[in-house]
Amino acid sequence: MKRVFSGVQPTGNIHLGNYLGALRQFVELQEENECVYCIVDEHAITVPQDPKELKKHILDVAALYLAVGVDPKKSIVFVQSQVSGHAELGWILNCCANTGELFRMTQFKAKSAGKESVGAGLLTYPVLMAADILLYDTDIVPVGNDQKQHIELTRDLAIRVNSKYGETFVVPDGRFLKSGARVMSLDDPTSKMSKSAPNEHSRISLLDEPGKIKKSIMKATTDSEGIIKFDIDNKPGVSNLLSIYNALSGKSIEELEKFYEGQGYGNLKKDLVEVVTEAMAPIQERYKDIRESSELIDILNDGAERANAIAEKTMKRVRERFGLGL
Ligand code: ATP
Ligand code: LTN
Repeated sequence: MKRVFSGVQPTGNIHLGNYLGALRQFVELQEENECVYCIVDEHAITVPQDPKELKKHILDVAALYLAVGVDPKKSIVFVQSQVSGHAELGWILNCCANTGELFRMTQFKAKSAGKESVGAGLLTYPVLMAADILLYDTDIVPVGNDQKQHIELTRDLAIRVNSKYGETFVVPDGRFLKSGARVMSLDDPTSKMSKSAPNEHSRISLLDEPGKIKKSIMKATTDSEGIIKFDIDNKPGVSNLLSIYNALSGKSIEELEKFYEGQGYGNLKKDLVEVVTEAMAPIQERYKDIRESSELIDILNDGAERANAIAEKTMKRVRERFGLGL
């Protein structure tokens, strides 16, 4: 059995990008692997958070994990800050990473662009992510395409430590989905759909009501050509709508292009509203029950205990290799 690890930040409502790029794979993978799924609250505080909101979002994301089908009987589901090994290994790996390679990360560049000063945590964010992954001897990391560079850094750090201190870490592989791996923003299809973008119609959150879904899709930016064709470079808006349609309905892009030949964008959007609304309905129903149930906290506490047992084993090995402690 292979070990799978992934994490989502509790920074807002999970959107279609998170779902298609990551969460949907989490569910598939748990059938044949030993999966560890984390709510990475320590990553969330790399940018300012309101403590009350953060606490609420941790439980929101946990409930959504379960609502999309992550099964706590099959997988470990837990909150990062409940397992101290993440912060500890994060520090140790900080001492193995070079500032140059961290300054080169595109996510850091994007999040720090135009700001006079940003928190050091934003720079070392990918090192904490590497710690998350290496702590569990992870083989596979299912993530969206936007995380490719971070996975590469994780692999580099693992190889670097292994060659300097002897076999310590399993070198993990990323698992990126082709279709839906990068869902773009609805109002600006050249940037990725994001939880933190100011325009709430730029994304579809898994908990959006049908009215909001309709408004966001009908307002989505397309182009003035009026031809329904998949062409990311020249028609990023239409291509994004087709990708989402394809990922949720299973209909191939070619099939969709053929079906909508000669039709305007209005029809495509109207049908997509239906496809998205129908896909979200069962998730929203399950979410309501889980979020209100007292079982959620028990599941997370149990998950933390199981995660900690694995993490502690790795930390013993790491402290030993580095010569830390007595
Ligand atoms: P933000 O959008 O606020 O920067 P985020 O949604 O990118 O946050 P996470 O919550 O940590 O950040 O992402 C969780 C998972 O969702 C990751 O695997 C990430 O790769 C994936 N993901 C995020 N945005 C997209 C997207 N637009 N398309 C596909 N996958 C995505
Ligand atoms: N950086 C990731 C979230 C994340 C993660 C991880 C994903 C933090 N630690 C470990 C996979 C494995 C993101 O999606 N923004």
